[in-house]
Amino acid sequence: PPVIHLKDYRPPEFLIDRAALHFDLGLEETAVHAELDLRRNPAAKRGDGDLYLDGEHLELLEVALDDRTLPPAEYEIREDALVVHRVPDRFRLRTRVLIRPADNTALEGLYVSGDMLCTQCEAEGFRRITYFIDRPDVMTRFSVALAADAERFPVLLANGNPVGEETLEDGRKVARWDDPFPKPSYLFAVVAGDLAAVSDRFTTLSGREVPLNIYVEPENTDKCDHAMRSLKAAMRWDEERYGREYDLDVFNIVAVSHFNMGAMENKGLNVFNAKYILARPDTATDMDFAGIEGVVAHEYFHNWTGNRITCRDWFQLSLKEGFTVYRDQEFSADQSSRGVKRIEDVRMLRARQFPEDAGPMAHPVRPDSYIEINNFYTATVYEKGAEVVRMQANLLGPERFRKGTDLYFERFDGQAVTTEDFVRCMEEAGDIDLSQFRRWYAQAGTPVLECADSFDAHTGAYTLEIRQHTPTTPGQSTKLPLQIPFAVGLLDAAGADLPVQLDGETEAPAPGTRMLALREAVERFTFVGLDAEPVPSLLRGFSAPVIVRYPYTDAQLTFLMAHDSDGFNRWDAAQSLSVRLLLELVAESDKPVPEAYIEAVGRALKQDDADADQALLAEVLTLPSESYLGDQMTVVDVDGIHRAREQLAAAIGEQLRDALLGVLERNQEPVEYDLSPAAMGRRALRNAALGYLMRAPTPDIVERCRAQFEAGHNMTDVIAALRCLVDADPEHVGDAGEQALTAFYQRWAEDPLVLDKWFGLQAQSSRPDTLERVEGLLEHPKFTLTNPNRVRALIGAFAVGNPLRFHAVDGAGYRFLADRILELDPLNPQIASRLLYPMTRWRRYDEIRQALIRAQLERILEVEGLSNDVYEVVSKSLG
Ligand code: DPP
Ligand code: ZN
Repeated sequence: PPVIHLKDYRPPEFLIDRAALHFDLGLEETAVHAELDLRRNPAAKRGDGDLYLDGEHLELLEVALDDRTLPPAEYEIREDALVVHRVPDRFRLRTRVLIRPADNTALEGLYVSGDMLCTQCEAEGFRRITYFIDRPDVMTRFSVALAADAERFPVLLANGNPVGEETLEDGRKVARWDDPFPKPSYLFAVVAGDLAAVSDRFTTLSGREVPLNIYVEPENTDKCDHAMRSLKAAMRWDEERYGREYDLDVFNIVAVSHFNMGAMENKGLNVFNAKYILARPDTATDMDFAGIEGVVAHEYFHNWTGNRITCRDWFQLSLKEGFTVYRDQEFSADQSSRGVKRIEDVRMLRARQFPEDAGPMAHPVRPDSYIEINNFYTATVYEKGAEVVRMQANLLGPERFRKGTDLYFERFDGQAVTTEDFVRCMEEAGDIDLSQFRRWYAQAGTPVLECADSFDAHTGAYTLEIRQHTPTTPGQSTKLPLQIPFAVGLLDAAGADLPVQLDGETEAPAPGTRMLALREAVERFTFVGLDAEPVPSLLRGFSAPVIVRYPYTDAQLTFLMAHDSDGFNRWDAAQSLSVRLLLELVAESDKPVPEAYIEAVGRALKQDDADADQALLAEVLTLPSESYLGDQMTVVDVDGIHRAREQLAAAIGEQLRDALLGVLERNQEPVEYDLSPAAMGRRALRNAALGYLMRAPTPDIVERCRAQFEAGHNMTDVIAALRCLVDADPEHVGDAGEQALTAFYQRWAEDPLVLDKWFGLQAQSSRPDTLERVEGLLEHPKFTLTNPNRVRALIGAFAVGNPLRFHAVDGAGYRFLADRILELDPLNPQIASRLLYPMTRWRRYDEIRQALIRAQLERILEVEGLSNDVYEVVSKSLG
């Protein structure tokens, strides 16, 4: 397959000013009639005189140019295009095509979910709906007419504003929609179905009343409150923080059961994976609620960052995604605890983006090339992209950053632009030079900062030396130094912040954090006015997406964990301490858990008092995951890591039993369910404590756990208890795990999103027979390869969420995954390709596992007719 390069970008030869589409909708067969007003693009070079329209899986019935039906000699149908020969400079093209939604298992273009019809066009799905110039720099004014059987499809939705509805004599209904804002085809959407609406209204800053509707299958109308609340909060927040108002007469959301990604920001008609809309306290965990709030906001925010201003080409994807993730992260931080949100975001960045940046698929935030763009909706483009925007926001400060975004919105409204255009606005409004900073967009790999220090007791000068280097990544062997905002604090012996005064400065600043600007490969900073050697607190608030290395002693980490004024670094010190100890336990299997560590955890538990931030405390108490520990090793020791982590958890559970029981007592669930940050924090902390206690369970604790499960007060508590019961040794819990699983199934068999949890929990169990069980579940009547959520719940959860069993040294896990990928690829290449991720990391394992994984990758590569999606990831992984 061809490789697409950024350097080959050319403006489109033709533009489409207007598109009028008429759909005759049916599940089996849909006819699409398109009327396109085309003209030659004055900004583009003239080509061979032919018009090239993208199109895939379309059956062409008719093509007419300026009302003249074209004879076959005047056009050519290719597998992926319609070529119309010798077209004039300005003309109207009409096409009529047939598509088959019910056969569309790839879930790109128009497809069927349950009884409804819906679309997904980003990135290149519109070409499966009609012939078009399917690229984001062609912005078109769309109007749409939808005709369908009025009984089966009473709700007919498209982008923009509704402009009329009529019922025809034959029992069909026609709905017309008009979108006044020109948009690229990837933002196009239609939905048809027998849906129920949950409705509300929002009054914009300038006083316009906008109806808001969330459309769901009728049985789900009682699960939309949280999504609606989140939407209204997001609309208000975007007005207050960015001055951005909503711009259409109506805003519609539809929840869909079959969806490849999280959600899609189609203009005025956001289509969501049901997982990010539907929630009730008894069906959704606190994490689910937070996910809904974040994704609803994310898609809404795209209306300005993505839709009004879009991407020139797909290499610029982070222009909209990085910025919009930054915006949704800040929104969520404002809704709850800023510190905890930052920890969660960084944990996710380290868990997903850092490994990606260190592996065979590493690519810059603005990639240089791709085979399949769907493979580049990555943690790098999204989460690292958000960090790159965050750094600019911090460099400018809130006021100048707001000026920069105002300038960006004003200058580029209605256009398709580049990350360079964004940075230039920040530069102009911030009056700073970002020329070196731009490298963050172009250079892949996670920078490593090696820090060393020295203290001169005579002069009171403390010197910090920082060496930055970025490891090589595929296709990028030389790396340049980056501009890195590096936030530093210095602590005195009592744990208080010292003034961070640079040598040469006449006046000491107030005690606190100082932002240093790193630019060179090696930088040295000397701080003066110190009575004694300070303890450095480095990269406070995670001021840049880098890895810091500094030779802290255990005592210093314990000290920072207790005293650092920066909440993020208190957590990070705890993490570092746990990682260090766990790696020691991996290396030395009979090493006992040091008392000092248990004492430090005990001290943290004592902070659980009336004013404590329980959510933060729960984060501090969460041990690093097995995968993250693996990332810290030269060669991942799959079994050693699991053993060490269980050993440490059991030691905490045993030795701090009373303190943990105290946490359970103090943080009991009130009768009235409450979704406030404080209540979520209490649940998180209590369930973290329960998890430790259940590592060394006595009958009374097992009983508590079972009671929590059976009380069924809310899904957060139910799942936490169920997980403990399923993972516990049957020697301690008997068949309580099995019984609970059965009860859970009986209660929730008909709720697909809850049932996903049931599949996922079993797939993630550390029990030795898990793979057999997962294979058995493939045959379960409720399992299907055609629902991405179900596939992720069972197969994805096993491959990504269960390193111990997936990486079993007999290679059965690898064979299992490769088999599933080969089954899925012909059905849904995007999902098949995503499942490859754990195998791309094969170089991180011992020789036996390396050979086993490689053999599976090679087996996949030999198969005829692989999708571009799977081919690209497998070939790059082996390459
Ligand atoms: N643009 C969607 C999102 O990230 C995914 N394609 O919101
Ligand atoms: Zn997005």
